Amino acid sequence: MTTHVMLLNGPNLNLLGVRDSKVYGSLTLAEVESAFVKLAAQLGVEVVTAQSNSEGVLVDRIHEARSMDGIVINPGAYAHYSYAIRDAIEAVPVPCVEVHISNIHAREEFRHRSVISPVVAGFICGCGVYGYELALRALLNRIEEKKAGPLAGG
Ligand code: CA2
Repeated sequence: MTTHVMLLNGPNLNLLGVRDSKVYGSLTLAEVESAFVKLAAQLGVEVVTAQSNSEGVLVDRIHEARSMDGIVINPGAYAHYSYAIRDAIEAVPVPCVEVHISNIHAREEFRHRSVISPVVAGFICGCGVYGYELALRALLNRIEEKKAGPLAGG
């Protein structure tokens, strides 16, 4: 059976590669999404991508992902204060990997904390847009482990 993954990007990430940014690199969101979809296809995975600047839309998308196998999310600044997104991730029974392009711990203090990270299966930050590839690979590994069941591996 084909594995289905949702790639979600939060507020302002639509500006990737469009607005000048030393922090986030030069690739556009469309380029990041297409590299992700291409890698996923090579790994036999189908992807739905979405970006929104709105918290409620992101919550709706997370709810939609309950019929899928997993989520990769860059929640943008919502990571630092959105209990609604945290609750949505906790509510859906699929693994989620959180990714941040920049190293949020090396930036302003308000970015150091993610309120989402306690409810995700994995957390990647500071690896640039390569983090999306790492997140996909980590998520697939988690999905495989889940399919194998709690008794697998001895
Ligand atoms: O490092 C990340 O991926 C962030 O999630 C990016 C968010 C930021 O609020 C988080 O603290 C960390 C902001 C994305 C803004 O993207 C831009 C891209 C180009 C130009 C301006 C903003």
